[in-house]
This record gives sequence, C-alpha cells and structure tokens, in this order.
Amino acid sequence: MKRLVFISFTLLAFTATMFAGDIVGKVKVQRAKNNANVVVYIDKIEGKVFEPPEKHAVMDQKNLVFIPHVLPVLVGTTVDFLNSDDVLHNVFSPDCPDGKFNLGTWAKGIVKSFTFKKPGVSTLLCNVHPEMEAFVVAVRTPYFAVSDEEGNYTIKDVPAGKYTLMVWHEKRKAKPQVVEVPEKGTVTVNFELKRK
Ligand SMILES: [Cu+2]
Repeated sequence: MKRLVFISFTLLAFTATMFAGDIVGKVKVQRAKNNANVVVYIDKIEGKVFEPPEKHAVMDQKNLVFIPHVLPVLVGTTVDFLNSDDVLHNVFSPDCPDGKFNLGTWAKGIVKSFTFKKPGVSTLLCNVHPEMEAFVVAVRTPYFAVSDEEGNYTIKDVPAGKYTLMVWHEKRKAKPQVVEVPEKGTVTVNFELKRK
C-alpha cells in the first residue's frame, strides 16, 4: 500500500511537471529610466494554496540602498533583513498588509526577520536614511517574476491552464491579462505600463 501511494505521488508530481509551460514577455514602463522592477505574477489559482518556502528570502542594505529594490515573495515567506554597511540601518513599513511594523535599528552582521502573511505590497523604509526605499510584494502563488532593465521576464514551470496575469510597479500600472499556459513550451505576454 505504501508503495502504491508512493508511486501515485511520484506519478502526480511527474504529470504536474510534464504539463507545464513558461510565461515569458517584455514589459515597457512609460517615462521610466528603464523597464526593471515590474512584478509579473499569477494572482491566484482557484482551489490552490501554496506552502511558503522554508528558505528565507533576503533583503540587504548595502551602500545605502535596499537590494533588491523590489522583492516578490509567496505569501507566508519570511524575509531576512541584513545590514551590509558600516553604518546603522533601520527597517520599517508604514503600509504592510499585516500591519505596520518597525524592526528597529541595527548594525552590520545582525539579521532581523519578518514574515509576510497577507498578500499585498509593503513599502520598506529606513528612518536613518530617508532616501532609502524598497518594496516587498507578497503574492498568493509561486508564479512570479521581476523584469530586468530591458523589461524581460520569465515565469517558469507554470501548470498548464488559464490564469489572470497581473503586474505591479511602484509608479505605473497596466490592466491584467488572461493567459493560457500550454502543456509544453512558452506563451508570450507583453505589458505596457502607464501612469497610475
Ligand atoms: Cu539606512
């Protein structure tokens, strides 16, 4: 019996990866210096809840900049906040969907963590350096990507099916698009983001 269960699980995992495609595309951000930092993601898949990864995501603070500038995570993911500078940094969020928080102010080498449990965007700020800003975008599926400076993005191994593909950018927006992911190969979806 155990063996049968094991085999069916393996088969299930196998068919799941067998019928999966990639979503690729290019985003164009109007009146921006480049096309980076757009999050493209599948908002939700009906009837599916995804276990957050045990591995923590990382937000660093280096040379007085948050790295990365935009960090998409699956809902429930814990983010480790580092300080790689010789000066003190702080992290607080005035608009986190889980409730605003302030992790305090700390020196190099210390790590503070926060778990993002609700979907949505959290602005991250540092009260030592007002010009520092970053965003954590918590989404309900693991199917997300961030665009590079050319605007390219790739979401790999998405189970075949029809979904709503959303985009998020700190200053621009675009309407969601319906995407039909093939059982094999890629589907291309491009976005043009305009003023909010
Ligand atoms: Cu700082």
